Amino acid sequence: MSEHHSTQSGPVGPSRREFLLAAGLLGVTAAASTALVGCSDSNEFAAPLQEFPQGFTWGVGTSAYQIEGAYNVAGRKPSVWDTFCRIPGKVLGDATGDVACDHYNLYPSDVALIAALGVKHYRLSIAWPRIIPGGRGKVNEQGVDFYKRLLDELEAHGITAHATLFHWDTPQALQDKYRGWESREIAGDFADYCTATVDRLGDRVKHWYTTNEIRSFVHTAYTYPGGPFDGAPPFAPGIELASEQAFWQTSHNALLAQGMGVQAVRASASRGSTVTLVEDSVTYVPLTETAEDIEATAKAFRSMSPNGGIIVPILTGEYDPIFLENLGASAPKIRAGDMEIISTPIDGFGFNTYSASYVRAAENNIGAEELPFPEGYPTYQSSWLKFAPDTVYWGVRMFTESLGRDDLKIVVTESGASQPDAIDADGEVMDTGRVMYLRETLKSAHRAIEEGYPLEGFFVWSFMDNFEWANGYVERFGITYVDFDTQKRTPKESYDWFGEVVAQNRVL
Ligand code: GBH
Repeated sequence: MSEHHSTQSGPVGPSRREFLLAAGLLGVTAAASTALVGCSDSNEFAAPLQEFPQGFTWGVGTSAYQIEGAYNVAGRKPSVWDTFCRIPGKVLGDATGDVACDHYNLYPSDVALIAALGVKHYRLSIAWPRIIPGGRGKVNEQGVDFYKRLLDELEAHGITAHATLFHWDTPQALQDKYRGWESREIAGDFADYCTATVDRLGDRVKHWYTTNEIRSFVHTAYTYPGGPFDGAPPFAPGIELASEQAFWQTSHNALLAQGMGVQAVRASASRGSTVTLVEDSVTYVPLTETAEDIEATAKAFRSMSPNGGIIVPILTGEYDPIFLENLGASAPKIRAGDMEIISTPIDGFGFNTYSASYVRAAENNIGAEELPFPEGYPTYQSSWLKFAPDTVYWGVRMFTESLGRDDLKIVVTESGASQPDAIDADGEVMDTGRVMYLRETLKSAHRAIEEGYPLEGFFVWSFMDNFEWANGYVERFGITYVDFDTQKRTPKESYDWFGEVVAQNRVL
């Protein structure tokens, strides 16, 4: 049997592990890695040494609605996503997050698998509809207890939790009461929810993140006549507002919630805690790395939509003036004191990075032209996910060069790629496309660090395949494969690869 197996694998060559052993690349962590630096010439198989700084934060991430399931258990009430999923045609295959990865029940084995990967950091999100099922008012201690159990399990495995307070699961009760993010009232309710959560979990969590991607839960969930998505935005609640002005007012409410959330977390968090937001800022990459196109990149980063209306006000205290000029009468109405709340100081920046746009210098009021992607441009399973690995480098660099925030420590809170993975005849998931994506992305991250930009961590999205929003269970982002019929987890090739990256603290 084993002979048969070895003849079969013979012509294919040695396994990855055998090759690495032969090349002397396994077990070079810690003590031996310095030796390797000194003698890389002597080993013709030695890889380029793109090492990360000691203490670099390596992690993986997920979010509550995408993995937990248990949608009606222990007092949880619906979010706008539970409602949206039940409207036929909104989600591919009319899938829901009712069960998802059943992580609510399977969290102990999931945590063990995260620990086995070797990362010491895990980013999760906490479900508002579990903690305060009605959106405001009474706290559901049973919901809190789930997170206590999960956080204790992480702690027992030596894993530091990074908790996002809002990853798109707006309580349906608030949608019904005052139309959710369309109302300024939500900012106060969000802050109260932050306070309730941090009061109860602040002994277990030190790294807090308020909102995940205003760009997604507002800008991909609402539209206006003449706006994108032809009247039907793909994310919950999927609403067409009366005007572009109403759209930017809704976005402004989310900025206010973010700022009030930061203040609430700070007031309740334990000493030494950090709080920031997570945003998928649009990253621009210069068509050519010339001074002209790099300057155009910096101008685009600040002044194009939506950055000029999301990260610029949060990080500078003002909407970008050129962005506002281009918005004209559709600009949000700003009340006295709003900008101070919105720009409440944050500890670093959670940067989600997937795709990018190329820009070059142009004669317009921004000074940059965004270039459309031609047909045939390398693209992952998600049609929006263009392969543009330079995005991390340019994104991180632009916080410093375009926004002047060189004080801001940046953590890549999400980066990853979708593929229609499957388990092959050998029982493996050979997701080389994802390995290639992550390797090139890490080279770009390494370049940023090498040039002195303040990048301090990298979380792969996602720890496991999960409910991929409007794309249901069709698009897979995990480094762990999930069979949604059996809930069996199978580490993919990218899981093994990333584990080695973490162990050796360098690009492999
Ligand atoms: C992240 O968003 C999310 O934080 C995470 O929950 C999600 O699983 C992951 O990406 C992968 O999608 O509908 O064609 O207009 C990434 C940023 C912004 C990408 C909105 C998709 C909508 C594309 N997303 N965008 S489209």
